[in-house]
Amino acid sequence: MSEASSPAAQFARDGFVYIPQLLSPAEMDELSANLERVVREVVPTLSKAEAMFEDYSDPTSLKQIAHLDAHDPYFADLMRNPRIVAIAEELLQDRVVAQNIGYFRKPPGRGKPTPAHQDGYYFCLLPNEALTIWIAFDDVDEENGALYYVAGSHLKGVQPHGASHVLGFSQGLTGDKSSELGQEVLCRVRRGDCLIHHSLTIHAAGGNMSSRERRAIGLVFYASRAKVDPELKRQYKESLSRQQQQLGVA
Ligand SMILES: O=C(O)CCC(=O)C(=O)O
Repeated sequence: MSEASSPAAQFARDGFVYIPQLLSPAEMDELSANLERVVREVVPTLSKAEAMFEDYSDPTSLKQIAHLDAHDPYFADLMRNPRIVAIAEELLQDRVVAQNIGYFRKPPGRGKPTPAHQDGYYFCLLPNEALTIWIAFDDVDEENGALYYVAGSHLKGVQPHGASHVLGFSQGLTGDKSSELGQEVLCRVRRGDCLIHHSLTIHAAGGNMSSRERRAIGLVFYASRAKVDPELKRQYKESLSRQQQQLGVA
């Protein structure tokens, strides 16, 4: 592979990179079995803010789990997987600090879109150097909630965000500046593929009105050189807790 097309070069240029079949079918089967176990056994013990539903009266409408790694040792171990950590270190050109794993599901027929955002707005880092490794459990395309990235937007800094009032994604980009900041790229993936995005890369996802599943996990790593800015974090948390109260999940 030439330097220009190496994953690190693509990540530096576009702010995201696609790695097909990061996990083998056997690894995905193991991951799926553990996810199903967590959904069955752990989710019922979690708070409304930790396990989020499109409709809290319907257990089949699970849409998100925050901090999977904090709730289950299998997922805590996954964050230490040497192959995954090595990829994160290569792309961020630094040692990394594992943060958390989120589960992102768009239930068939009713999964809502993900608002355009930069993860870095939530992370509040200086410098804002982190990434998310997003691993698909299902084939995903524009009908069941594919991710879109704005290529190159990670080079333009943190953009203004405001309260989105979307459960699980409290902050969204204000205004429609995405076209000024780079070209939007739709990323279709297969089960076992992964997409890795920089913390400043603008991304969004469609809803899922199809009859197919759309499940993914996102593993977040911060570069060692990135430090949380306490004042930015305080403002973010205030907005989050105001919205959680309005949405009745506090
Ligand atoms: O899966 C999604 O819809 C959104 C995921 C996301 O925003 C992320 O992993 O940073």
